[in-house]
Amino acid sequence: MAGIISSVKGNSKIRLDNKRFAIVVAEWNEEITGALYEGAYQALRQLGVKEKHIIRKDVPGSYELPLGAQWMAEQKEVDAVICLGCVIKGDTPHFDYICQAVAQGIMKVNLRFGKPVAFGVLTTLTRQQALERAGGKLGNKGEEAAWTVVKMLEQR
Ligand code: DLZ
Repeated sequence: MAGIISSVKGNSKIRLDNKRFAIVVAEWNEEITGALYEGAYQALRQLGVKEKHIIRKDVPGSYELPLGAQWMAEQKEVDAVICLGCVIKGDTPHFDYICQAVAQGIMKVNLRFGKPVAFGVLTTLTRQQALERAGGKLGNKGEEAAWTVVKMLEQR
C-alpha cells in the first residue's frame, strides 16, 4: 500500500504492549463495519497490542461516532481511538450531511484530547464499493486506520 502508514504494517517502532486502543463501531451497515472492525483488531494484535487493551464501543450509526470517540478519548488510559463506519449514498442529500458532520466531529475529538482518533469511515456510492474496501480487493480500511493511529503514536 502506498503512503506513510505502509511503514507500520506488521511492525511498530514503539512498544505497544502497554498501549490501550478504543475501537468505536457504527452498527449501520454492520456487515461492512464488522469486517472493518476485524481488520483493525487483527492489525493491532499483530503489532503486539494485548487483547485486554482493545476496547470495543458500538454506536447506532456513523453520525454517533464523534460522541462515541469522545467518550473513549476522555478516558485517561486510552491512548488512541479508531472510528469505523460505512455511509452509503442514497437518493437524498442525507449522505452529505452525515459525512460532513462525522469528519468534522472526529477531527474535533483529535484536537480536543490531543490523541490520535482515526477516521475509518467508508463513504461510498454503492455497497459493492464498500465491500471492496472492507477486506475485498482494495484492502481493509479498518486495518489502515489501526496503522494510522499507531503511526501517530510513533510520531509523538
Ligand atoms: C439514517 C442513516 C442513513 C440513511 N444511512 C446511514 C449510513 O449509510 N451509514 C450510517 O452509518 N448511518 C446511517 N444512518 C444513521 C445515522 O448515522 C444516525 O445514526 C441517525 O441519523 C441518527 O442520528
